[in-house]
Amino acid sequence: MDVLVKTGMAEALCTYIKNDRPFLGICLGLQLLFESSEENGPVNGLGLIPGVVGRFNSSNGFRVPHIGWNALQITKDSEILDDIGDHHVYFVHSYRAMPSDDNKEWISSTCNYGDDFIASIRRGNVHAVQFHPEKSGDVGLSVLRRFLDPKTQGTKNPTQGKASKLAKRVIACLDVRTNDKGDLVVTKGDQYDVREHTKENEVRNLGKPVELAGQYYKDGADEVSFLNITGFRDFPLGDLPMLQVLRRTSENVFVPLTVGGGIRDFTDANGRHYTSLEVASEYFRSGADKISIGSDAVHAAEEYMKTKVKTGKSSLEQISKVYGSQAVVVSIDPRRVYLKSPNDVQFKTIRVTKPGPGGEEYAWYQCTVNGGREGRPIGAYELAKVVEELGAGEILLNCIDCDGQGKGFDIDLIKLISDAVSIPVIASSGAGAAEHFSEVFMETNASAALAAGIFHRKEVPIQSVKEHLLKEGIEVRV
Ligand code: 1PR
Repeated sequence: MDVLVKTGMAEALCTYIKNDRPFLGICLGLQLLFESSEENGPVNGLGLIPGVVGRFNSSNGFRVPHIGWNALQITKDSEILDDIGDHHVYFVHSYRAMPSDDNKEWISSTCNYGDDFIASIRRGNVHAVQFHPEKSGDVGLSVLRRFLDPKTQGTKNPTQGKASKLAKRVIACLDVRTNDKGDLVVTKGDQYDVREHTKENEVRNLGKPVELAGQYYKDGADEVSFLNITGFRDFPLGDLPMLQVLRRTSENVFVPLTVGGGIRDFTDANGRHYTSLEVASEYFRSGADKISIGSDAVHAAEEYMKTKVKTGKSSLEQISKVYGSQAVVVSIDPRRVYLKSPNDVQFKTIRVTKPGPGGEEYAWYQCTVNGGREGRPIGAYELAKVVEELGAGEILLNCIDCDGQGKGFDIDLIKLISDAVSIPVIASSGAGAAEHFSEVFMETNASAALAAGIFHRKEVPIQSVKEHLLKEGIEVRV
């Protein structure tokens, strides 16, 4: 709004919209039409639609941000939504506008997440949607197509989906690094060891990042994550191929893309200083929807636990202030440490379901940095709680012990963390069969499950995972 007001665009937009010229607002583009928003505010909006944009209420058990694929209740003919029917569309936001008597004639659909909020508006040629059509796969592209070419014949007979609420997400993850020949490849570790156990000891090569991401999109992945796993030692902006991968992937992949690895402040060999915000901005400009911070979030959390002062200077705080917490994921790389007694460490411990090798009945989950190479004096539980406070919008919860083992997710760990925070948690590491996905969704409060190896090795297609989840009564996007 500051920029729109300063440049005179606010007034121009109001005139444009009042004259019923073709307009499509997306996400914040819908929120700007209302009178004001509580986000970083109150801030005045364009004031065209009565109502105040407020934050979701997380006290009723709903996780905020609202991230993922949800259903719409279409309340009036909007034409651009004609192909959606009962399919899910992708939302990612912490603030929303509520329906009221004063704005009801604008509303074309609502969505339920705790309460019914406004999912889209329409008046004449003016449209706006809270969800992201550009990230909602084929149904989303049809929204854009219908807006751009209103003459497109409507089917009026939308294909029937089964969307009724927020779906559990299935995410494909691509660990990316440069191999010894200098090519950027998708690799995959066993407990984070990505080298073949041969004489040559080469980096395991499971394919090309752009092609694989495109394939997973077609196969029905709800999201694709790229982790630049050597980003902690190389400077990511020096890693132009990674930016190129994002640019090329986002030309053909219309679901959310997350990128992680190496997001931190950095001074290059010429003494030029780059803030983590600049690094993240470059990733966003290249096509990322969310960035994921690993090592730097651990350092920030340790510092905060020591000083209890929020400096606003950590990557996490800076990026979430500018881009919103829904754009910032913290990736946790914990290792299970068995204990004889829960009092053996100062960190949160749990009673494990399966005792350790020496019959230990307890464990804590020690955070690591630099791709699992260095253990730190902070547990996954403490880290998760602190990063939520510092502005993280989602947690990607790995587990070094389970990574690449195919024996299932670490249910003890995922339960511990997903019960401790009110932001969404992505369960990661260890998927080896479709049943592992239903297990994690039934036994924990994870919002999404991520896998790498089984998809790369074509052992279980994404579609079979989804069919299995549907059979088990778990709602997913189809
Ligand atoms: O610390 O901010 O530079 O971020 C580095 C990022 O790279 C972190 O997100 C960290 O998890 C990741 N990373 C670093 N080293 C490795 C490695 O494997 N040597 N990959 C690595 C971690 C873990 C998962 C994996 C799942 C699922 N990858 O995301 O995809 O465990 O695998 P599976 O289904 O095959 O079991 P920073």
